Formats: sequence, structure tokens, C-alpha cells
Amino acid sequence: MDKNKIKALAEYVHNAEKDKKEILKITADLHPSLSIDEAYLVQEELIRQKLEDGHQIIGPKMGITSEAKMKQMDVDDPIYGYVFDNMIVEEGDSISISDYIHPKVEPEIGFILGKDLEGPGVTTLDVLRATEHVFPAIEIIDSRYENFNFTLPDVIADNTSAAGAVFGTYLRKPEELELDVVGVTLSINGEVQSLGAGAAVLDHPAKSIARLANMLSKKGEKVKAGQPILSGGITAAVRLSPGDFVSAKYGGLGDVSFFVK
Ligand code: 0L1
Ligand code: MG
Repeated sequence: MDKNKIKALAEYVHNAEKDKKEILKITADLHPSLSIDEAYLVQEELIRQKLEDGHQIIGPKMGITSEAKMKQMDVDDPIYGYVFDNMIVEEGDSISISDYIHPKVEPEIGFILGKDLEGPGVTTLDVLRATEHVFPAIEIIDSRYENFNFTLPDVIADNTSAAGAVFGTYLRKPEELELDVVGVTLSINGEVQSLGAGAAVLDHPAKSIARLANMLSKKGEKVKAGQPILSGGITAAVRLSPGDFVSAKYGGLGDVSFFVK
């Protein structure tokens, strides 16, 4: 795919995000043969455009991290994207539904590393040894595609539906918890909508960070110390509506919440 095509596809997705208007997936019409490698080139260009607009990367995020979802999409690898500064929602604050297209939320375990991790060959144990803190988080996903209808390359090009992140402030050392059996409930207005345990994320959330380091190494990049990293959704994502009070409560890892106006 030539540079102009990559730029045009990135602009197509970027404009949808800026205008809060859903679009048809890239593979429907614009570029049906979009491959995973090409999709990451579009994502890179989208990220370049966001940086050019003055936004900053806060940290990477992992997506499609449950075995069920990977099987459903017939892929062996999860995917990654990036959380930007304008996506951050302070714990306890409100978001306005009109700033999104059709937002959903999923509870995740966040990681902050004390040292960079560079693949290939990074293991779950390497991640646990390098982790300074884990924390509770909620990711807001808002696919720019109509009805969240996309193929894997489409969603990679769309920065893995990244739209928001609420980082909780309850920091824990990873050795204080068994992250695979940490339970979480996701509630809207006090009613539990979905629940799960850390193992829903590739058997162990730290394994997801190892996969991230190993995938990034293919383009000569590493997972950087100090950045908050989202390891992947633990439960099915839940659609938001105005008036919602969203709360994720974790076993041994506190909770995190916000409001929807
Ligand atoms: O963070 C995620 O797992 C979302 C990845 C994209 C899939 C979706 O938008 O549902
Ligand atoms: Mg997610």
C-alpha cells in the first residue's frame, strides 16, 4: 500500500473520531484486502496525525485479549493501540456521552513498570519482576465503525477502539496479589452488569504485557517504564447511557468509578 493510501485511510478514521461520526469499516469498500501489517501502518500514521494535532501518548493498551475473542476473530495474537492524553478521565469525574459515538466500558488491570522491557522473549515472570505497581482501571472503547462492526485489520487501524481511560489510584505491588484470580465486577448504577477474573486476560494479565513487549519488538520498540499500560478487558464491554454511574470493583485492588452525563 503506498504512502498516500495509508495517509488517506488514517485520515478517514481520524476524522470520524474528531467528528464523532461513525463510518463504514475500511474493509467494506475503501480497501477490502487490508492486511494486519498494513493496518498497523495505518495506525502508526493515525498516531502521527494525533501527535501532530498536539496530543500526547500516555501509554499502550492491549485489545482482543480473551481466548474466546481471539478464536472468534481467528487470530493468534492480541492487538495493541495507544491511550492519548485527551482520552484520560479523572476518577470520579463525568464524561459527556456527546463526546463519543457509542461508547462502551470494560474493566482492566493497569500496569506501571519500573524498567523498560524489550522483546523478543519477554515472559510473564519478566513482567512481574519489572512491575512497580498495578492499579484498577476502566477503558472506554468507542469504535469509529458502524455498530462496532469490523474485522481485525479494521480495528487495528482504528487504534483498537481506544477512546478513554479512567485510572484508579489504588496502587498495589504485583506480589501482593494473585493477578489471575483477582475478581472484578462492573456495575452501572449499582447493578452488576458483568464480572470476571484476571485470568480472562490471556490466562494472566502480566502475560498480556509480555505479549505487548514481544509484539512491539518486531518494530524495534519496547514497553517503557513509568507509562500506565492497559492489559486488556476482563469482562465483556458494556454500553453506556446518559445518567450512568459506572463502577468497577476489584478483589484486593480497590475500585474505580465515573459518571456519564
Ligand atoms: O480494548 C479492547 O479489547 C477493544 C479492542 C477492540 C475491540 C472492540 O472495540 O470491541
Ligand atoms: Mg480494552
